[in-house]
Amino acid sequence: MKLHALLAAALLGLSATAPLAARPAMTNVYGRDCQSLNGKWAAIVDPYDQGVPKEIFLNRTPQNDTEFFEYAFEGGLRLEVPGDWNSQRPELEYYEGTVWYARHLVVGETVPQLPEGACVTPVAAPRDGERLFLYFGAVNYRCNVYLNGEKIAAHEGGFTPFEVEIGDRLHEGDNFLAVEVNNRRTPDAIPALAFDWWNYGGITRDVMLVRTPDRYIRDYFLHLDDDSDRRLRLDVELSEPAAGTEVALRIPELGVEETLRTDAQGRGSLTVDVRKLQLWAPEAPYLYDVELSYGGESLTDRIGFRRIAVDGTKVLVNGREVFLRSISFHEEIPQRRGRACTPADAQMLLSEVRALGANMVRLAHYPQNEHTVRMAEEMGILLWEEIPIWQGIDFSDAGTEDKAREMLREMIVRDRNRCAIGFWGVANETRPSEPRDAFLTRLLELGKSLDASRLYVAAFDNVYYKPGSDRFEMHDDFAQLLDVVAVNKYMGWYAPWPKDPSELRWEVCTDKPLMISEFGGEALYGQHGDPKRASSWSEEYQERLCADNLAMFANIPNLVGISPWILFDFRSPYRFHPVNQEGWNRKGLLSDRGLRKKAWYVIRDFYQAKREEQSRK
Ligand code: GCB
Repeated sequence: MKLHALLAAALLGLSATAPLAARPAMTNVYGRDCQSLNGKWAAIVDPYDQGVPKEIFLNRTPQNDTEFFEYAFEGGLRLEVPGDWNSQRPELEYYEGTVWYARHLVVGETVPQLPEGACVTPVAAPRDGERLFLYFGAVNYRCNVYLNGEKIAAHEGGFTPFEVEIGDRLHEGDNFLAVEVNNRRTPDAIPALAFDWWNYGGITRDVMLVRTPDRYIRDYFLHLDDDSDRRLRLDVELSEPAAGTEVALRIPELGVEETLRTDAQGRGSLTVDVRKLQLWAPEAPYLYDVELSYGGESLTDRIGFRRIAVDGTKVLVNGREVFLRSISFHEEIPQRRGRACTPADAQMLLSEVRALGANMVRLAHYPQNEHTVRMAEEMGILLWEEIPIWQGIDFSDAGTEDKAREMLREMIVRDRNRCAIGFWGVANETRPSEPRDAFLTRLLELGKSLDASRLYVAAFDNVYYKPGSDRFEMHDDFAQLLDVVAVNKYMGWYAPWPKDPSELRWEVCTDKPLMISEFGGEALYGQHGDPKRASSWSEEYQERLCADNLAMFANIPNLVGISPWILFDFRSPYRFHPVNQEGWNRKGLLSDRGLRKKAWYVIRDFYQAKREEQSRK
């Protein structure tokens, strides 16, 4: 399909949504009045999905001599939240199915009689004019929430937040909360049936009770205005339509004190000119304390301002050309063989990014937790964040498309105030077809309607070497719609070298910036062998492969950056080799214990040279 046909197909489909029109979870949850529900939760493993027919969410106990129930949350399994279940019990390592989580929310002063060992959180009753929400940072993959026996929420998608209001459903005394989590892979899911990472199940991110006023600021987006580096733009949406209400913006350091009035939909915008603005940049990650207030509520955040743009085949940050020295990691702590979920986990991953000399992370292959995103921003690390449209997606399924749109919306709304995010990724390794082109084109339109201040990117693996022309080429019309084209190319690993790497030329989307978003090969840490033999799985082979690829990249005229695959070895059921893999993808520059392989030094040296080159410019 050609470009104009792609756009026409998109217009015939779902229409673009106006900014702030969506209803994902409230923005900046950590800046609000939160009570953590993290900790041990009671759990029941339910591989045959019998929890619903047996109504275990009612948590009944025998009331007479004849009654009995074949379940109880007390006295059984306890799982840590946030966390995946796979790493908490050996018998759950490969488990894919349903697990029920439960805890009691006890409201008020009178402590009810609860079974011994029950997981309990005392909760202050919402006062008049106060609302209470139950917020999940992420649950992988499907989730149903039951409160006092009633199903109150459902969510699909393992990497984005959702919330449900519970204040008006709580009563004095014991309130029983049950969360049904299911991580079974299905063809209509995103990602779908098979993917190259561990399918960790569970409540994998923070769970919180969030208190807000009756009417509150649900969402906002504060950023540099499109037209000037001295003007800020704020868009706000209240929880309910309310015309003419005032929302105040304060940025003390800039002397900003402005007020906007909302329209009948409860939305409002303002622009404000500032005299002097220190822009955020990787080498100087400057953030401002920002306060938004409305009624009795005031929300604080730390927000940076920067401009990212494309000029021909270059990527500019604040008008300055940058070379993207990127690296990827999964949301995983390899040493623990489990999901990364805490600020300490984020610190571990990002300090290794720093040690490598990278200035960017491609968050593979899904939105990662907010701790990681916020910490990267504080550290001056640019981010590429993407939704898990990863190979094998059913692009002809309208339901799948709805899910993709929801995920994109939830990701963008959660993180668009984070200036570290320079790139929104919409897909990884998809192949041209009419349904794919139409689906992704519409998705891209939706993204741009929510946030036009970032660059949109997708990673392609359909770049091939053409022996006749002696060049690498790609034919994919969808790529033309993107700001930056990214290519995953495993020369020396999945594809043998056709000739000396330094002699290979690239002619791929030559009018656009091109990033190598993945390359690499596998090596087992501490294994030494023939640098010419892939099946040696040796550090020497991986080291040479990296050097060869760097030599080839010098021949890509529109290259704006590289992102080796990957920082750490990661767990993946894709990988069967009994000696060299054992269920691990071994392309890490660092081993599963965090030890540096020889290839790590090749990339570190390259990044150091690039950084010096950039600082001389
Ligand atoms: C890819 C995928 C990535 C895999 C990697 C590999 O192209 O995007 O998710 O892990 O290749 O190691 O094969």
